[in-house]
Parts: sequence; C-alpha cells; structure tokens
Amino acid sequence: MERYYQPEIETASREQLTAWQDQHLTAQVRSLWDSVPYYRQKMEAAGLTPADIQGIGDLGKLPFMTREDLTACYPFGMLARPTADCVTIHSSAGTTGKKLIAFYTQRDLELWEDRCARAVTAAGGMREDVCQISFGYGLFTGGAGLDGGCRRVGCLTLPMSAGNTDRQLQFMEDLGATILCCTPSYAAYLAECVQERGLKISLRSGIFGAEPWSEEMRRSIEEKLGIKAYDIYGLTELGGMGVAFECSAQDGLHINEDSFIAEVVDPETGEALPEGQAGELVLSAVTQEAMPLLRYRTRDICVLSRAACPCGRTHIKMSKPMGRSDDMLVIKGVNVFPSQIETVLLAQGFSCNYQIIVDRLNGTDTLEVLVEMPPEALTDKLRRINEMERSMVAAMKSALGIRAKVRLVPPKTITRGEEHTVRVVDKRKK
Ligand code: DLL
Repeated sequence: MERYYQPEIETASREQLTAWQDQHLTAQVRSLWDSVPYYRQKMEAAGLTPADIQGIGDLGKLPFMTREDLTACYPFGMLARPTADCVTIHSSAGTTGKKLIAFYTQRDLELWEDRCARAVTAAGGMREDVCQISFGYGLFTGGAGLDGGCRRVGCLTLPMSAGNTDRQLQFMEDLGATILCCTPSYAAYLAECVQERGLKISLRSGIFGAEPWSEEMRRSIEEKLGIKAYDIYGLTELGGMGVAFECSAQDGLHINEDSFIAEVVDPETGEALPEGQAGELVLSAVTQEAMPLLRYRTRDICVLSRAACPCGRTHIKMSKPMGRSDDMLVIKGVNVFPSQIETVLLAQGFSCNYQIIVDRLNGTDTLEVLVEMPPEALTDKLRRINEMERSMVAAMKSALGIRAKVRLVPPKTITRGEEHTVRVVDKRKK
C-alpha cells in the first residue's frame, strides 16, 4: 500500500490543485509588485500590472526570471520580505556560474521540510528507519532539507554531512542505516567500498540527487547496495531541494504542485512546448515568501507528463533531468549530453566515475573520456587495457555518432564533488 506524508495534498484533484495555483499566483504577483522594485520594473517593461494576472492562464504573460537577474540583484534585491522576517540562507555554486544566495522565512522552511518529508515517505521512509544523510550541511540545501524531512517523518537521523568515507561506512554498518541520502556519484563510490570491504549493511533504500544520473547508474547502485534508489530534484533559489521527488513507480519525479507551477520551454526561443516534448523546465515558486521567483529558467532539460501515476499522487511528473542546457556539449556540430556518455560506459560494464574533457585542436573539437577501470583490471596486461579502450571507442561512436578518445585510469582517481560532481571540463571555453 502506497503511503503519503500529506495525502490530502499529494492526491488532491486537478481542480483543487488549479484553484490553489490560481490563488497563490495572483497573491504572489501582488506581493512582488508591492515589495520588489526590480520585479515591478520587469513587469512594467512588459506592460503589465497585477490586474493582468488573474490565474495560471495568465502565467505566460509574465517575464522570465534567470540566474542573471539574481546576479543583478545580489544580495538583497529580490527579497520580498525584510531580512528581519528571514531566518536563514542557503547558497549554491551550482554546476556553472557564480554563487547565488537564497533567503527563507520560517514558513518557507516549514513548507520545505514538508516537501522533503513527502520525498522520504515516497521512498518508503518510516519512524523505524535510520536515515544516513551524507549530503553536505551548512550553506548547501541538501543536508538540512533531508534532515528536516526525515525528522518530520520520525526517522532516526544521522547528520553525517559529506566526506570522511571511513566514518560514513562505520556508522552505516554499526548503526544499521536503512536509508542513504547523498549524491548518486557518492552513493556509487560508497557502494564500491562496501563491496570491497565486505561490510554487513542494512540499507533498503536511497534518496539521491543534486546531479544528473542515468537509469543504468540507478541499476548499478541498486544492485551493489541491495536497495531501491529514488531520485530527488531541487534548486537553492526555488525553495531548496525537494522541488520534485520519485515515488514507488520510479518513473519520473512528482513536482510539488501546491508550491510550484511547472512549464517546459524551448531553451533557445523560450516558446512553451507541449507536454511530452523535451525542453527547459521553468518553475514559478508561488508559496515562497522571502525570495519568490516566478517563471524561473532552471536550465534543466526534462519532459513533463500528466499521465496518471500508479502511486496515486496527482502532481505532474518531470522526467529525470537529462542535464542542463548549459551542460549540453556541441562537439563537431553534434549535441551530446554527459548522461548519454554515462549510459554507454555503464552498458559496457564500466564504473560511473568518469570525466569528459573537450578541447579544440587545429580547429577541430576533440572529446576525451576518462573512466576508472574496474579494480581487477589493474593487474591486466597493457594489451588487454588497450583492447578495452578500443571497444569503448567503438561503442561511443555507435551511440553518439562521433569519435571519442577513451582513457582508462586507476580506480578512485577521479575526484568526486561533495555537492555536485564536475563531469565536464570544456577547455574551449577558456
Ligand atoms: O543541488 C538541490 C538538491 C540537493 C537536489 C540535494 C537534490 C538533492 P543547487 O545546489 O542549487 O541545489 O543546484 C541545483 O542541481 O538546477 C540541477 O541542474 C541540479 N540537480 C539537482 N537535483 C538534480 C537531479 C541542489 N535529481 C541544480 N538530477 C539544478 C539532475 C539535478 N540534476
């Protein structure tokens, strides 16, 4: 039987969700107009007043907000409340671009923790669970979000934060952690260590996010740790982690529609795309008090779907983010997402610890993929390693349509980020 943290919200009818969104959106536009001069100017430039926005049908009239707007307003320019009403900040370096800061009121934190508690419950979390939170704490939204969510559900929460792998593994085994929360790349790393050390662990599920990960990577982590692995998505500037989360169907993430209105647009033209088509996710945070952003361009590429979900939740689903529009590589004119490369690596039995290096040599783009070899390959002859590299090159060519150089490197030599792992080094941008 599916369990929900807030069934009345998570399974609300479409009419109810639309009514909430209409009401929150109109109130939010009024609040921004009254209290954020920067936003009022943007509305005026678009020839709008709050009276023009009567509900979600008018959403498309509003101007987009971007990360550049936040940079222009840094640090206090987008605040809709005085700092005396705010209780904390979070900050992200993101995968690209400058640091940004988001402010939260007490109510913002409460709604946030509720959203995270929904995600924990959807991943099977209950009072009896021991939840190991290996996302960074402090300014990063990952640690505190799941910490709040797990405590609301009543789990025993282990606030491990990121790093110190030996201590992570010791607590995981000694305290019998049943749920692991961290980035998928760190989960993959921990899984390798658990196998190598032959540890006796009690994990049964994992909540992973903050970076794109493929279905192949999910299967590999699930197999190695003996768990079900759930995706979780969010952004610091949109109320933090837990904007969307996976349910038992493990087929897309429910966007918390009582707090967010989702659209997908063409990343080039900004034109709205029909449901089912891949494009850039645009989110409006309609319940956020301290720093509300409307029609915010996330840069994350996904597909939206309103198809009924077997879990019974009614909120719209986004596909697993395929990557960021600014992470999409154009190599010799071909569009390549890092996640496509990951899929090939895992299908060939390699680890998901890899780095992509793009450069330009004599006017031609070059693509090099560094991937960690399996530990047993360390003792292989050079000829065998060369063979493995050659077969990877052939697999890449057939999947991506372009030639990549593949270099096998010793296990555990590619750096794993504590917040977001850097998958791509594009030397052409220097
Ligand atoms: O990374 C929020 C988060 C923390 C989500 C922990 C899940 C778990 P930021 O540091 O602001 O916030 O980075 C936001 O990370 O725009 C995406 O590009 C990427 N991202 C977040 N979750 C996912 C995911 C957190 N599940 C940026 N899949 C976003 C793919 C993700 N990318």
